[in-house]
Amino acid sequence: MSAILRELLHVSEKAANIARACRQQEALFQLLIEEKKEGEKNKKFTVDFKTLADVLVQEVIKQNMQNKFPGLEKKIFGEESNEFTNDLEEETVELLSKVLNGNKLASETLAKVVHQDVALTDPTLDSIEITIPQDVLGIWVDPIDSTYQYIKGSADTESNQGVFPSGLQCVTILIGVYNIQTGVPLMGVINQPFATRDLNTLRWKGQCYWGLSYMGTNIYSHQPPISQTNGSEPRSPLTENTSPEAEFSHHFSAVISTSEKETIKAALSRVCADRIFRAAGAGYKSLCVVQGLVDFYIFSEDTTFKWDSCAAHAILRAMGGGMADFKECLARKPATGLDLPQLVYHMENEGTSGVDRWANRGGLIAYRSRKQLETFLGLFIQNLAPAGIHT
Ligand code: 2IP
Ligand code: CA
Repeated sequence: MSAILRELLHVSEKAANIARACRQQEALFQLLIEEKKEGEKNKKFTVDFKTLADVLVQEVIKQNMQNKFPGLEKKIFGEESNEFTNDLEEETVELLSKVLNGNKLASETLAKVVHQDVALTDPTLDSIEITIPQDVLGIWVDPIDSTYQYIKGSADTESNQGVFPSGLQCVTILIGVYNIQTGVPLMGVINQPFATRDLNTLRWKGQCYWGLSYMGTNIYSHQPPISQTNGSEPRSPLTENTSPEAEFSHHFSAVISTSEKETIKAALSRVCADRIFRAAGAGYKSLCVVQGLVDFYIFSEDTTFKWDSCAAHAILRAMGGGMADFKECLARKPATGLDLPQLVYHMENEGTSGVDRWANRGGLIAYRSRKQLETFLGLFIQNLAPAGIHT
Protein backbone atom coordinates (compact mmCIF):
# COMPACT_ATOMS: atom_id res chain seq x y z
CA MET A 1 0.00 0.00 0.00
CA SER A 2 1.04 3.58 -0.28
CA ALA A 3 2.58 4.60 3.03
CA ILE A 4 2.03 8.25 2.14
CA LEU A 5 -1.69 7.80 1.59
CA ARG A 6 -1.99 5.88 4.85
CA GLU A 7 -0.28 8.76 6.66
CA LEU A 8 -2.52 11.30 4.94
CA LEU A 9 -5.60 9.45 6.16
CA HIS A 10 -4.14 9.50 9.64
CA VAL A 11 -3.34 13.24 9.64
CA SER A 12 -6.69 14.12 8.10
CA GLU A 13 -8.32 12.43 11.09
CA LYS A 14 -6.08 14.37 13.44
CA ALA A 15 -7.16 17.53 11.65
CA ALA A 16 -10.81 16.48 11.91
CA ASN A 17 -10.37 16.02 15.68
CA ILE A 18 -9.07 19.58 15.95
CA ALA A 19 -11.98 20.88 13.88
CA ARG A 20 -14.50 18.98 16.04
CA ALA A 21 -12.79 19.95 19.30
CA CYS A 22 -13.04 23.64 18.46
CA ARG A 23 -16.81 23.25 18.23
CA GLN A 24 -17.43 20.68 20.93
CA GLN A 25 -15.07 21.58 23.76
CA GLU A 26 -16.47 24.43 25.78
CA ALA A 27 -13.21 26.35 26.31
CA LEU A 28 -12.59 26.41 22.57
CA PHE A 29 -16.18 26.90 21.52
CA GLN A 30 -16.23 30.17 23.45
CA LEU A 31 -13.50 31.43 21.14
CA LEU A 32 -15.61 30.60 18.11
CA ILE A 33 -18.50 32.50 19.66
CA GLU A 34 -16.24 35.51 20.10
CA GLU A 35 -15.29 35.14 16.48
CA LYS A 36 -18.90 35.39 15.41
CA LYS A 37 -19.59 38.68 17.15
CA GLU A 38 -19.37 41.34 14.49
CA GLY A 39 -17.21 44.32 15.27
CA GLU A 40 -15.23 42.51 17.93
CA LYS A 41 -13.47 40.42 15.33
CA ASN A 42 -9.67 40.37 15.51
CA LYS A 43 -9.58 42.77 18.46
CA LYS A 44 -9.44 40.22 21.22
CA PHE A 45 -6.74 37.89 19.96
CA THR A 46 -3.50 38.41 18.07
CA VAL A 47 -4.96 36.33 15.26
CA ASP A 48 -8.64 35.60 14.70
CA PHE A 49 -9.70 32.18 15.87
CA LYS A 50 -10.89 31.05 12.45
CA THR A 51 -7.42 31.69 11.06
CA LEU A 52 -5.88 29.97 14.06
CA ALA A 53 -7.94 26.80 13.51
CA ASP A 54 -7.08 26.88 9.81
CA VAL A 55 -3.37 27.47 10.35
CA LEU A 56 -3.17 24.94 13.15
CA VAL A 57 -4.79 22.20 11.06
CA GLN A 58 -2.51 22.94 8.13
CA GLU A 59 0.62 22.96 10.29
CA VAL A 60 -0.36 19.72 12.05
CA ILE A 61 -0.68 18.09 8.63
CA LYS A 62 2.71 19.47 7.57
CA GLN A 63 4.49 18.54 10.79
CA ASN A 64 3.16 14.99 10.84
CA MET A 65 4.11 14.41 7.21
CA GLN A 66 7.57 15.85 7.83
CA ASN A 67 8.14 13.49 10.76
CA LYS A 68 7.31 10.42 8.64
CA PHE A 69 8.59 11.60 5.26
CA PRO A 70 11.39 14.15 5.76
CA GLY A 71 11.55 16.65 2.92
CA LEU A 72 7.92 16.25 1.90
CA GLU A 73 6.88 19.26 4.00
CA LYS A 74 8.61 21.55 1.48
CA LYS A 75 6.17 20.38 -1.17
CA ILE A 76 3.01 20.94 0.85
CA PHE A 77 1.11 24.00 -0.31
CA GLY A 78 -2.14 25.49 0.83
CA GLU A 79 -4.28 28.50 1.44
CA GLU A 80 -2.66 29.44 4.75
CA SER A 81 0.89 30.74 4.65
CA ASN A 82 1.53 31.27 8.40
CA GLU A 83 4.02 29.11 10.23
CA PHE A 84 3.13 27.21 13.35
CA THR A 85 5.59 24.42 14.02
CA ASN A 86 6.00 22.64 17.32
CA ASP A 87 6.72 19.11 18.37
CA LEU A 88 6.15 19.34 22.13
CA GLU A 89 2.80 19.73 23.83
CA GLU A 90 4.10 22.20 26.46
CA GLU A 91 5.61 24.42 23.80
CA THR A 92 2.38 24.33 21.83
CA VAL A 93 0.49 25.45 24.96
CA GLU A 94 2.92 28.32 25.40
CA LEU A 95 2.67 29.38 21.80
CA LEU A 96 -1.10 29.09 21.68
CA SER A 97 -1.35 30.97 24.93
CA LYS A 98 0.45 33.89 23.30
CA VAL A 99 -1.91 34.10 20.36
CA LEU A 100 -4.95 33.43 22.56
CA ASN A 101 -4.16 36.32 24.84
CA GLY A 102 -3.19 34.16 27.84
CA ASN A 103 -6.29 31.94 27.78
CA LYS A 104 -4.64 28.97 29.54
CA LEU A 105 -7.59 26.57 29.50
CA ALA A 106 -8.22 27.03 25.79
CA SER A 107 -4.51 26.72 24.98
CA GLU A 108 -4.15 23.51 26.98
CA THR A 109 -7.28 21.98 25.51
CA LEU A 110 -6.18 22.77 21.98
CA ALA A 111 -2.58 21.58 22.53
CA LYS A 112 -3.90 18.28 23.88
CA VAL A 113 -5.93 17.65 20.73
CA VAL A 114 -3.00 18.66 18.52
CA HIS A 115 -0.71 16.11 20.16
CA GLN A 116 -3.28 13.36 20.72
CA ASP A 117 -2.77 10.31 18.57
CA VAL A 118 -5.53 8.92 16.40
CA ALA A 119 -6.12 5.62 14.69
CA LEU A 120 -7.61 5.56 11.23
CA THR A 121 -6.90 2.72 8.86
CA ASP A 122 -8.71 1.15 5.96
CA PRO A 123 -8.39 -2.57 5.11
CA THR A 124 -8.94 -1.85 1.38
CA LEU A 125 -5.90 0.42 1.42
CA ASP A 126 -3.84 -2.04 3.46
CA SER A 127 -4.47 -4.77 0.90
CA ILE A 128 -2.61 -3.00 -1.90
CA GLU A 129 1.13 -2.77 -2.45
CA ILE A 130 2.18 0.38 -4.28
CA THR A 131 5.19 2.63 -3.99
CA ILE A 132 5.22 6.12 -5.43
CA PRO A 133 8.56 7.97 -5.50
CA GLN A 134 8.41 10.85 -3.05
CA ASP A 135 10.40 13.29 -5.20
CA VAL A 136 7.67 13.66 -7.85
CA LEU A 137 4.96 14.53 -5.36
CA GLY A 138 3.40 17.86 -4.46
CA ILE A 139 0.52 18.29 -2.00
CA TRP A 140 -2.36 20.79 -1.89
CA VAL A 141 -4.03 21.22 1.49
CA ASP A 142 -7.25 23.03 2.33
CA PRO A 143 -7.25 22.77 6.13
CA ILE A 144 -10.90 23.79 6.54
CA ASP A 145 -13.00 24.22 3.43
CA SER A 146 -16.27 26.10 3.83
CA THR A 147 -14.94 28.12 6.75
CA TYR A 148 -18.07 30.25 6.74
CA GLN A 149 -20.24 27.20 7.51
CA TYR A 150 -17.70 26.11 10.11
CA ILE A 151 -17.99 29.38 12.01
CA LYS A 152 -21.76 29.53 11.59
CA GLY A 153 -21.94 25.98 12.87
CA SER A 154 -25.50 25.09 11.98
CA ALA A 155 -26.27 21.55 13.11
CA ASP A 156 -29.91 21.25 12.11
CA THR A 157 -29.96 21.95 8.39
CA GLU A 158 -32.13 19.47 6.52
CA SER A 159 -30.76 17.76 3.45
CA ASN A 160 -32.45 17.93 0.07
CA GLN A 161 -32.40 14.31 -1.16
CA GLY A 162 -29.15 13.76 0.72
CA VAL A 163 -27.48 17.05 -0.33
CA PHE A 164 -26.98 19.58 2.45
CA PRO A 165 -27.39 23.15 1.16
CA SER A 166 -25.49 24.54 4.15
CA GLY A 167 -24.48 23.57 7.69
CA LEU A 168 -21.57 21.78 9.32
CA GLN A 169 -21.93 18.83 6.93
CA CYS A 170 -20.51 21.12 4.21
CA VAL A 171 -17.18 21.48 6.06
CA THR A 172 -14.33 19.33 4.71
CA ILE A 173 -10.59 18.86 5.13
CA LEU A 174 -8.99 18.41 1.74
CA ILE A 175 -5.59 16.85 0.96
CA GLY A 176 -4.66 16.26 -2.66
CA VAL A 177 -1.37 14.80 -3.94
CA TYR A 178 -0.26 15.48 -7.53
CA ASN A 179 2.67 14.81 -9.81
CA ILE A 180 4.83 17.95 -9.87
CA GLN A 181 6.01 17.24 -13.41
CA THR A 182 2.68 16.51 -15.09
CA GLY A 183 0.23 18.18 -12.69
CA VAL A 184 -1.93 15.02 -12.61
CA PRO A 185 -3.67 14.30 -9.27
CA LEU A 186 -2.61 10.93 -7.83
CA MET A 187 -4.04 10.59 -4.33
CA GLY A 188 -6.77 12.38 -2.46
CA VAL A 189 -8.36 12.46 0.98
CA ILE A 190 -11.62 14.20 1.83
CA ASN A 191 -12.35 14.15 5.53
CA GLN A 192 -15.84 15.32 6.51
CA PRO A 193 -15.55 15.97 10.27
CA PHE A 194 -19.27 16.63 10.79
CA ALA A 195 -20.97 13.90 8.78
CA THR A 196 -23.53 12.64 11.29
CA ARG A 197 -24.57 13.67 14.76
CA ASP A 198 -25.60 11.38 17.59
CA LEU A 199 -28.87 12.84 18.77
CA ASN A 200 -28.39 11.53 22.31
CA THR A 201 -24.86 12.71 22.98
CA LEU A 202 -25.00 15.52 20.39
CA ARG A 203 -21.51 14.53 19.34
CA TRP A 204 -20.45 14.53 15.71
CA LYS A 205 -18.99 11.63 13.80
CA GLY A 206 -16.87 12.09 10.72
CA GLN A 207 -16.45 10.26 7.48
CA CYS A 208 -13.29 9.89 5.41
CA TYR A 209 -13.03 9.25 1.68
CA TRP A 210 -9.85 8.51 -0.28
CA GLY A 211 -8.69 7.51 -3.72
CA LEU A 212 -5.47 6.59 -5.48
CA SER A 213 -4.80 6.53 -9.21
CA TYR A 214 -1.25 5.68 -10.21
CA MET A 215 0.19 3.84 -13.20
CA GLY A 216 -2.91 1.79 -13.88
CA THR A 217 -3.79 1.13 -10.22
CA ASN A 218 -7.11 2.69 -9.31
CA ILE A 219 -8.54 2.18 -5.85
CA TYR A 220 -10.84 4.18 -3.66
CA SER A 221 -12.54 3.92 -0.29
CA HIS A 222 -15.57 1.75 0.09
CA GLN A 223 -18.57 4.05 -0.16
CA PRO A 224 -20.91 3.70 2.81
CA PRO A 225 -24.56 3.62 1.75
CA ILE A 226 -25.73 7.24 1.74
CA SER A 227 -28.85 6.25 3.66
CA GLN A 228 -26.62 5.51 6.66
CA THR A 229 -25.08 8.94 6.69
CA ASN A 230 -27.85 11.33 5.81
CA GLY A 231 -31.07 9.48 5.46
CA SER A 232 -31.43 9.38 1.72
CA GLU A 233 -31.03 6.78 -1.00
CA PRO A 234 -28.16 7.30 -3.43
CA ARG A 235 -29.07 8.21 -7.01
CA SER A 236 -29.04 5.20 -9.25
CA PRO A 237 -25.92 5.55 -11.39
CA LEU A 238 -26.39 5.26 -15.14
CA THR A 239 -24.90 2.27 -16.84
CA GLU A 240 -22.26 2.85 -19.50
CA ASN A 241 -24.40 1.60 -22.40
CA THR A 242 -27.51 3.71 -21.78
CA SER A 243 -28.60 5.53 -24.96
CA PRO A 244 -28.46 9.37 -24.89
CA GLU A 245 -32.26 9.58 -25.13
CA ALA A 246 -32.73 7.26 -22.19
CA GLU A 247 -30.15 9.22 -20.24
CA PHE A 248 -31.92 12.49 -20.92
CA SER A 249 -35.29 11.13 -19.95
CA HIS A 250 -33.69 10.01 -16.70
CA HIS A 251 -32.47 13.61 -16.17
CA PHE A 252 -29.00 14.45 -15.13
CA SER A 253 -28.41 15.95 -11.72
CA ALA A 254 -25.97 18.65 -10.68
CA VAL A 255 -24.83 20.48 -7.59
CA ILE A 256 -23.97 24.15 -8.00
CA SER A 257 -22.76 27.14 -5.99
CA THR A 258 -25.26 29.56 -4.55
CA SER A 259 -23.39 32.21 -6.56
CA GLU A 260 -23.76 30.53 -9.96
CA LYS A 261 -24.65 32.74 -12.98
CA GLU A 262 -28.24 32.99 -14.20
CA THR A 263 -27.41 31.87 -17.76
CA ILE A 264 -25.82 28.69 -16.45
CA LYS A 265 -28.71 28.01 -14.08
CA ALA A 266 -31.25 28.55 -16.89
CA ALA A 267 -29.50 26.10 -19.24
CA LEU A 268 -29.06 23.62 -16.41
CA SER A 269 -32.70 23.64 -15.49
CA ARG A 270 -33.54 22.77 -19.11
CA VAL A 271 -31.26 19.72 -18.90
CA CYS A 272 -31.67 18.67 -15.26
CA ALA A 273 -35.24 19.90 -14.56
CA ASP A 274 -35.67 19.81 -10.79
CA ARG A 275 -32.50 17.85 -10.14
CA ILE A 276 -30.33 20.88 -9.44
CA PHE A 277 -29.00 21.25 -5.91
CA ARG A 278 -27.34 24.18 -4.25
CA ALA A 279 -24.69 23.57 -1.61
CA ALA A 280 -21.90 25.40 0.21
CA GLY A 281 -18.26 24.37 0.00
CA ALA A 282 -16.27 23.42 -3.07
CA GLY A 283 -14.99 20.31 -1.26
CA TYR A 284 -18.48 19.27 -0.16
CA LYS A 285 -19.97 19.73 -3.62
CA SER A 286 -17.25 17.48 -5.10
CA LEU A 287 -17.95 14.98 -2.33
CA CYS A 288 -21.58 14.84 -3.46
CA VAL A 289 -20.33 13.63 -6.87
CA VAL A 290 -18.00 11.08 -5.23
CA GLN A 291 -20.91 9.82 -3.10
CA GLY A 292 -23.15 9.44 -6.14
CA LEU A 293 -25.70 11.92 -4.82
CA VAL A 294 -25.43 13.92 -8.05
CA ASP A 295 -23.88 13.35 -11.46
CA PHE A 296 -21.94 16.63 -11.72
CA TYR A 297 -20.57 19.55 -9.77
CA ILE A 298 -20.52 22.56 -12.08
CA PHE A 299 -18.94 25.94 -11.41
CA SER A 300 -18.47 28.58 -14.11
CA GLU A 301 -16.61 31.18 -12.01
CA ASP A 302 -12.89 31.46 -11.23
CA THR A 303 -13.10 31.44 -7.43
CA THR A 304 -12.09 27.87 -6.64
CA PHE A 305 -8.41 27.13 -6.22
CA LYS A 306 -6.06 24.18 -6.59
CA TRP A 307 -6.43 23.33 -2.90
CA ASP A 308 -10.24 23.21 -3.33
CA SER A 309 -10.22 20.66 -6.15
CA CYS A 310 -7.08 18.46 -6.04
CA ALA A 311 -8.26 15.92 -3.41
CA ALA A 312 -11.64 15.22 -5.00
CA HIS A 313 -10.11 15.21 -8.47
CA ALA A 314 -7.75 12.37 -7.44
CA ILE A 315 -10.61 10.35 -5.95
CA LEU A 316 -12.79 10.86 -9.03
CA ARG A 317 -9.92 9.77 -11.30
CA ALA A 318 -9.60 6.59 -9.29
CA MET A 319 -13.34 6.05 -9.82
CA GLY A 320 -13.01 6.48 -13.60
CA GLY A 321 -14.12 10.11 -13.67
CA GLY A 322 -12.33 13.42 -13.34
CA MET A 323 -12.52 17.18 -13.08
CA ALA A 324 -12.26 19.32 -16.20
CA ASP A 325 -12.01 23.01 -17.04
CA PHE A 326 -15.63 24.06 -17.60
CA LYS A 327 -15.02 26.84 -20.13
CA GLU A 328 -12.72 24.64 -22.18
CA CYS A 329 -15.34 21.89 -22.13
CA LEU A 330 -17.89 24.29 -23.58
CA ALA A 331 -15.49 25.54 -26.23
CA ARG A 332 -14.45 22.08 -27.47
CA LYS A 333 -16.44 19.99 -29.90
CA PRO A 334 -18.23 17.33 -27.89
CA ALA A 335 -17.65 13.64 -28.44
CA THR A 336 -14.57 14.10 -30.62
CA GLY A 337 -12.80 11.36 -28.74
CA LEU A 338 -10.11 13.83 -27.71
CA ASP A 339 -8.94 14.00 -24.12
CA LEU A 340 -10.97 16.15 -21.79
CA PRO A 341 -9.32 19.36 -20.55
CA GLN A 342 -8.50 18.03 -17.09
CA LEU A 343 -7.47 20.48 -14.39
CA VAL A 344 -3.76 20.35 -13.58
CA TYR A 345 -2.04 21.29 -10.34
CA HIS A 346 1.60 22.16 -11.01
CA MET A 347 1.52 25.42 -12.96
CA GLU A 348 0.74 28.97 -11.93
CA ASN A 349 -1.68 30.97 -14.07
CA GLU A 350 0.28 33.38 -16.23
CA GLY A 351 -0.17 37.10 -15.70
CA THR A 352 -1.70 36.77 -12.23
CA SER A 353 -0.56 37.40 -8.68
CA GLY A 354 -1.50 36.33 -5.14
CA VAL A 355 -4.07 33.55 -4.76
CA ASP A 356 -5.19 34.04 -8.38
CA ARG A 357 -2.02 32.24 -9.46
CA TRP A 358 -3.71 29.06 -8.28
CA ALA A 359 -7.30 29.71 -9.32
CA ASN A 360 -9.21 27.25 -11.48
CA ARG A 361 -9.69 30.08 -13.94
CA GLY A 362 -12.06 28.40 -16.37
CA GLY A 363 -14.33 27.05 -13.64
CA LEU A 364 -14.77 23.31 -13.30
CA ILE A 365 -16.98 20.32 -13.89
CA ALA A 366 -16.57 17.22 -11.72
CA TYR A 367 -17.91 13.88 -13.00
CA ARG A 368 -17.77 10.14 -12.40
CA SER A 369 -18.36 8.90 -15.93
CA ARG A 370 -16.81 10.37 -19.07
CA LYS A 371 -19.56 8.99 -21.29
CA GLN A 372 -22.21 10.59 -19.14
CA LEU A 373 -20.29 13.88 -19.19
CA GLU A 374 -20.03 13.91 -23.01
CA THR A 375 -23.79 13.35 -23.34
CA PHE A 376 -24.50 16.01 -20.76
CA LEU A 377 -22.20 18.57 -22.41
CA GLY A 378 -23.87 18.05 -25.79
CA LEU A 379 -27.27 18.77 -24.26
CA PHE A 380 -26.04 21.61 -22.10
CA ILE A 381 -24.37 23.48 -24.98
CA GLN A 382 -27.58 23.17 -27.05
CA ASN A 383 -29.52 24.66 -24.17
CA LEU A 384 -27.17 27.52 -23.43
CA ALA A 385 -28.50 30.89 -24.57
CA PRO A 386 -26.44 32.50 -27.38
CA ALA A 387 -24.94 35.00 -24.91
CA GLY A 388 -23.44 31.92 -23.28
CA ILE A 389 -21.33 32.13 -20.17
CA HIS A 390 -20.14 35.66 -20.82
CA THR A 391 -23.16 37.30 -19.23
C1 2IP B 1 -14.27 28.33 -0.36
C2 2IP B 1 -15.51 27.57 0.02
C3 2IP B 1 -16.69 28.23 -0.60
C4 2IP B 1 -16.60 28.16 -2.10
C5 2IP B 1 -15.28 28.74 -2.59
C6 2IP B 1 -14.08 28.15 -1.85
O1 2IP B 1 -13.16 27.89 0.40
O2 2IP B 1 -15.47 26.22 -0.38
O3 2IP B 1 -17.83 27.66 -0.11
O4 2IP B 1 -17.66 28.87 -2.64
O5 2IP B 1 -15.15 28.48 -3.94
O6 2IP B 1 -12.89 28.76 -2.28
P1 2IP B 1 -19.09 28.21 -2.95
O7 2IP B 1 -19.65 27.67 -1.68
O8 2IP B 1 -19.89 29.33 -3.55
O9 2IP B 1 -18.80 27.10 -3.92
P2 2IP B 1 -12.87 28.42 1.94
O10 2IP B 1 -14.08 28.19 2.76
O11 2IP B 1 -11.71 27.54 2.33
O12 2IP B 1 -12.50 29.87 1.78
CA1 CA C 1 -11.42 26.24 0.32
